Amino acid sequence: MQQNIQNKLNISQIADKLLKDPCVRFSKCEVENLLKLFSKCSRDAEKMDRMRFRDVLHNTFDMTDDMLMDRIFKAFDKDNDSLISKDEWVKGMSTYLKGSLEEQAKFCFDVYSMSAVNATESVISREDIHSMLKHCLVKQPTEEDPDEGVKDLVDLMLKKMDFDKDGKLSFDEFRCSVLDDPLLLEAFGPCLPDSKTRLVFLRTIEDPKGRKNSQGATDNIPESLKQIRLKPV
Ligand SMILES: [Ca+2]
Ligand SMILES: [Ca+2]
Repeated sequence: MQQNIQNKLNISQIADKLLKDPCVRFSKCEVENLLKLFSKCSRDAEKMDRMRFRDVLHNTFDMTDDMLMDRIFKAFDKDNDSLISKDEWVKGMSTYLKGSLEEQAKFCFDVYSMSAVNATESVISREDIHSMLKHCLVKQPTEEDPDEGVKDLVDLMLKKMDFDKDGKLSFDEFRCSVLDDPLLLEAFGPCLPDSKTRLVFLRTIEDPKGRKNSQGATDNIPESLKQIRLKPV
């Protein structure tokens, strides 16, 4: 009982702190439920490792692509310690589920960019685009050389988005292209939830008592959250 009250207090305090950040686009109840889900998925650890995070993406958001899931993990892991903290979890989920086009452009760029010009500047290189498109498009071998088709597509994308013609995409180039044509947001592979999965998930973290009850979250994980499928350990 004492432990429960302590947990509730901790969650409430962490939620209050997170809500001060303007990039967190959730209500207090939603943040608290996200934190409960975090504890459930990380088996009460302070941080979530890559495998557990991938389980969430796979079981909750129907993502199946290992390479993209690892890249999404990298985009959530802002301090690069190979673990997701509660802070990174809530802020990442905010962008992933409710981000503005601008925020999601940065998120997708982080997912797609593996090459760094230097320690502070990342780019999406021709090789990055090639490996992602090849990975996403070439699912079964055909008689024709599939690489040729991928190469043509890479050239086409670079022609469209690489404004300074240096053979790679800077964040500014990617951002301008996306703001101009939002369909380019996931140009190199799916890295955001589809609208149905997104809505279902958002419903599970809403306060089930909604606006009728201002008491906030309950002690335990709400019924709706329990329905989220988690792989048995
Ligand atoms: Ca981290
Ligand atoms: Ca460029």
